[in-house]
Amino acid sequence: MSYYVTTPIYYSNGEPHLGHAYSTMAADILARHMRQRGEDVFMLTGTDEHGEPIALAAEAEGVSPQELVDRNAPKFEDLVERVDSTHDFFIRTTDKGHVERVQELVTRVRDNGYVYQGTYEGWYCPRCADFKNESEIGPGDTCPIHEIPLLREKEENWFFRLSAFQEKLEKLYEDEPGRIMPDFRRNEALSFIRGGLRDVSLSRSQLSWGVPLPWDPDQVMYVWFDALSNYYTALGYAREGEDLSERYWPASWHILAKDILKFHAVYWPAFLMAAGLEPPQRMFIHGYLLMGEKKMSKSLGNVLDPFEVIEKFGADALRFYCFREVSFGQDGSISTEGFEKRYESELANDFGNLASRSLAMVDRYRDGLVPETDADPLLLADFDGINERVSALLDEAQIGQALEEIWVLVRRLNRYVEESQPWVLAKDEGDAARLDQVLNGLTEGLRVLSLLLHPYLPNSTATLLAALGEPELSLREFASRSGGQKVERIEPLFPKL
Ligand code: ME8
Repeated sequence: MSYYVTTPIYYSNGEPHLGHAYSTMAADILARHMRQRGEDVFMLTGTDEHGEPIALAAEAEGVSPQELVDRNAPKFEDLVERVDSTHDFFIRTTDKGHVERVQELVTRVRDNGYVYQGTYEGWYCPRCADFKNESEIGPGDTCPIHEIPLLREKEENWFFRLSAFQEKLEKLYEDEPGRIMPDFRRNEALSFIRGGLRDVSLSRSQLSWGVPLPWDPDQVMYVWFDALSNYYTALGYAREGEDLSERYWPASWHILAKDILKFHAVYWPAFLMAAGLEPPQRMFIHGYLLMGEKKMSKSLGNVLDPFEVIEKFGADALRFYCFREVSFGQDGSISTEGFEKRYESELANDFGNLASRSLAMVDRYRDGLVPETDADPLLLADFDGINERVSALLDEAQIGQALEEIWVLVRRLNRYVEESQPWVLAKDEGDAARLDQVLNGLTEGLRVLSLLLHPYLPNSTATLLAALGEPELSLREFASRSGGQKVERIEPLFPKL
């Protein structure tokens, strides 16, 4: 099965922050998990480099927009690499390959009769690059997201016939509720659509930083159509000489936060349908990472520097923390204290310590050889079906719940050590068979858990899997190995700070 997962493309108008890393880490967890299941995976992330958000920032800094994005895009690329994202391509909307393909796409939409000339008048947020409906305006004509005054705009431009898709979109989300997750976000999208869809500007005449319209090069394409199209255009040029669109389109999942729901759930499927293409299969709308009560954002200036966090705790700890602390789909506060607490109690103690002591016991009591024996029926029952449960949750992009399922068993193995007391069994030759079974159970449990945790903790589980003599990443059941393999002691996976 082909599996295509995307993240938003981030505005390269400033420094990347943890909010950006969050969506990319989420997509990467899904991508890694699906690869472990043997699926044909493609993951995309990248930067959005056109439109007012970029043009205004460049103006403020006294550099050209191209200079600005050339300076900033590598920082975003660096960030996603530092969080150990395994994306297959990093798209920049200034790529020649994207520009050519987005021009083709918009031409198709026009050829199909969904474009006309008109005058736009209304409220506009230059940071969101969004024409706001009456229902989307904050107190005193401000942008509720950026808390800045909206601009009153009037301009001649080309329009996209969004209104033609009202019924199709309603039907899409009524008939197939799983297309927008969580469900309350689907309701939000539906109520926006039911409120009546007005045609939207497809181009801007007062802006020059963007993709020129092929039939009217004085106008540039409205940045949202340019940006959304990345999910499709990337497949056309990510691999030189290969067109991957047949193989991966429609996308399996778009991952994004609630700020850009309207564009993804309403504009994008309509635009695709207008071009004669299929809408994405599903999208997952996550919440905001908050600092205190406020959304972490560049414009509000309250960002937690992921580079610093990674420096201190490592990428695994950051990935783990974000999906353990904040329920995926909801807003949630994060903090340095929170990091340290979870690092200490869950990563260092629950998991790291379990791994070190289990391996040390196999080393000490059995010279590092996993005893060959029947599986402990107690553990067999606890681990029964875990791969299926985690897979089913991740099929629904339930990243936090899947992690909780796995962690229940991490805790279970800790209790198992306490209950079975291998150090006591080791004192009595009469308990040798029982000790064999316990040590076998611990290494089997660790092996299964490491495989399941691999998408979340790619580095520490790689170390642990190597120490467990487990060369493969594919998911396999508890007791699928009967023992006999050599294991090694390890240094603490998450050293105490
Ligand atoms: O909107 N918590 O770019 P953007 C969680 N270029 N996620 C956050 C976050 C936070 N505090 N802050 C940012 C744009 N994000 C457009 C997108 S897509 C075709 C074009 C993440 O730089 C989250 O995924 O403002 C959010 O949707 C995205 O960054 C917005 O990034």
